[in-house]
Amino acid sequence: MLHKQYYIEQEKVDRLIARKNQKSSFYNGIYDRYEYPVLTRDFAPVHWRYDLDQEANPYFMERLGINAVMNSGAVCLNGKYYLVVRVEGNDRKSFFAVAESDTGIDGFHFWDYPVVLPDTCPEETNVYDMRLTQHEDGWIYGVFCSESKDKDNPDLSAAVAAAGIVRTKDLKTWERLDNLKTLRSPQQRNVVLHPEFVDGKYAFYTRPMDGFIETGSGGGIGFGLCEDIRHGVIDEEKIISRRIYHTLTEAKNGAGAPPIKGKKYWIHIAHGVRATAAGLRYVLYVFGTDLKDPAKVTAEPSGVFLVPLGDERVGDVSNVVFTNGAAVGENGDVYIYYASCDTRMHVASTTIDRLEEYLQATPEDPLRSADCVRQRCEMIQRNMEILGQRT
Ligand code: M1P
Repeated sequence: MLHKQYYIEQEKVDRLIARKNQKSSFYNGIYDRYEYPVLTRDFAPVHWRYDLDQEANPYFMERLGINAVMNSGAVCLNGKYYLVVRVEGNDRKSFFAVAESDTGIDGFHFWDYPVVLPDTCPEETNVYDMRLTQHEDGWIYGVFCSESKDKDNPDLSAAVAAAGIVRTKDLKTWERLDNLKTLRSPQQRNVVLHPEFVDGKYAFYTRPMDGFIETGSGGGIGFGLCEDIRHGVIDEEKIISRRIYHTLTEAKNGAGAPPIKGKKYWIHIAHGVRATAAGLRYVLYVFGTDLKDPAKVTAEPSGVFLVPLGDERVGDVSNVVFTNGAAVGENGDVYIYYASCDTRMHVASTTIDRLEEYLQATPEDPLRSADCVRQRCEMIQRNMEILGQRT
């Protein structure tokens, strides 16, 4: 028999799903932010967490709790918005689940069952952060981090990160392909598949790493080609977005949402990490690459694109924003889905036109305080002239 507490708990979830989201008062002309997160752990269906049977669970205790919902791949299909969400159970293991919405900013609700990936890697302990790429070959690919214990290292926390690959046509049935092999990098995280063939090959943005946490000699976001996506092997990784001293990417960086095709650029929304006294700080930045040669950076706006603000600043891993998905609507609207503090999901909305204007007109980082103040004074001087002309 169904426990009566079910109705109370399900009503709470239904209320969250029905809550309308609206733009907040935040302004920067580049994107809008929203009042509410689009998903939190409280959106997880009650039947994922509780045994609903009155006899088996007389106290209606949570049996398999959900700790967080975060880093989500995103896609717009037939006018609907879908997230493949990283759901973290109370047991610290992550899994993927599809949440869908009609608007892209609210109403996200999980499908009844999480994604069941083919279990082809017995050593795999955890999976997370799927990037969804609608590829011109007709498939939707999901590239995610496949994490295993490093058995060659006696350190209990030593692990190995690799890029797992799945593909689907409907987000329901998933075919697992071989993990991507990068011949020159021992570990990979934040790997993203480019949506089009490049020189007739599959193109990946990579993040070469020496270890599980530290990128070490890995210089930034890489780019590599592979012939056969079913048994993907990349030899050379060319670094296209470098880590740079005293910038937001000093400690590490990584590709985020699969690049969005504009009129002048491939638009890349990535994350950069720097070390602070309070730990690592993760922010988003944007760069543009050539439409014909996506490995050639042609626009590098200075500084951060999106940082954690207000309530977004606190969570399981504080001072973090992270994106691995953006959905482009039929009218060129762009919804950028980002997680704050490895805890909850938010959306920021903009358009392809605005992102391209941001790429084209935002000055580059001159990399030194003296040059930065000069750059700012030039703009202030032009503005003073305009302000002086006021009637
Ligand atoms: O905790 C912040 C993020 O840390 C990792 O990103 P990176 O590999 O760049 O350090 C990822 O594990 C990501 O899931 C997480 O949000």
